[in-house]
Amino acid sequence: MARREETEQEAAAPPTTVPEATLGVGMVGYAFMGAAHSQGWRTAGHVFDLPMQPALAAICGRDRTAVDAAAERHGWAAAETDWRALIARDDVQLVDICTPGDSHAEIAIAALEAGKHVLCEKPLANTVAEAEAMTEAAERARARGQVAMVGFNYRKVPAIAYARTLIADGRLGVLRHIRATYLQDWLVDPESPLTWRLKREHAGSGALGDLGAHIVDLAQYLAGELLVGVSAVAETFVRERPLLAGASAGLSGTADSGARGAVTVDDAALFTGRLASGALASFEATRMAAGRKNALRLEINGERGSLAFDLERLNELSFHDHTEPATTAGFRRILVTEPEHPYLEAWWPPGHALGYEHTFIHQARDLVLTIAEGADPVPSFADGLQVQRVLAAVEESAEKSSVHTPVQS
Ligand code: SOE
Repeated sequence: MARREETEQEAAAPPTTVPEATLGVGMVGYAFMGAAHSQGWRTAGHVFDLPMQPALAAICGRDRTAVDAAAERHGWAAAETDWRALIARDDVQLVDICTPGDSHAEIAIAALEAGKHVLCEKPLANTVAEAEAMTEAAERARARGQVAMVGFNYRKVPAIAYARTLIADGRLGVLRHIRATYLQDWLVDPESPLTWRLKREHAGSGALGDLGAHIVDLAQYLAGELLVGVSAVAETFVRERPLLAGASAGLSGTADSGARGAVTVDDAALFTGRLASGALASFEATRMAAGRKNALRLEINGERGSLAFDLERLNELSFHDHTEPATTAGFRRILVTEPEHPYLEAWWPPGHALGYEHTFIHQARDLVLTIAEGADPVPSFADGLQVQRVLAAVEESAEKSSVHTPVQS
């Protein structure tokens, strides 16, 4: 679609292209991520020229009243209370999994075996074994023409996608350092309740899997190479929290009568890593950084220059070209809103900023195009598995690091 700068008459004219086909989407889960993915599916076909129009066929959740309300709110045509029934529907060709990690493997494998394409939220699974089984199912399905993608949505921020282009074009030269932090503060309050995200059996890990998975993926995506080793520390600062009145909940919930339960995941994980080329990386993932709401920051230093990104200013990229004369060189701000920048050809005129929800619209766009073109998905389940292996290595290293090298007094 042309950039949004038509006259009112042009804008009112009937569309010149008629979508050739629809892609029926069935989504499992309707909390925060379900709402974000709904936004993506609803909007992608209205903004980008797509060979298939996503159709919001059915949404699924266990609570009938709540799932009906979610269907109404987010624009889904039908609601199911059993994910198996959702997968079995003829009007569903793609299953989008937005549930806690403990159900990713079962739903994804069943959907792939039923011939459906799959989008699965990150982290891909709770364990490496589950992620391996999912990746094997995805590879079998790929041979049948199906696609399985993992939801590392921050790759779809235009500034991050553009940073990848600059790095791939050699503008930073040989990479030396990556600094990646993802800081939130919703667990600073010790009275914040014990949601599923704080239980290992549901979430797999804590800040590590929830936030660390994003920055590990981004570091590897931007560098174009993989981590080969890590060294980590992790901590659970608040080990007991109020039990929730209801059995399951999202980030928030109502605390019950004073009873408390054990937190079985990390509140924070800090680690260093070495990339295949020898570049060094450092990572911080925490839900305990007071005042930091969703602060994902990246800095990449190479021998020819540096790039920096801050999710709180997601339309911008800072670039220092170290080949320029030292007298005038310095970090400069690139406003990533030009039509030539990734994804921007279909959005607003330069300077009219995008936000968080656009990452899900771009994710839906990429997935539809991948399916239509018969291309390999990016990021794939294999990419999700590789991140899972890094997370497992971080956990193993953090366990060993309980024996620290003592500091002499
Ligand atoms: C909660 O910590 C959360 O919603 C993550 O689960 C998302 O992946 C991240 O994008 C925002 O924060």
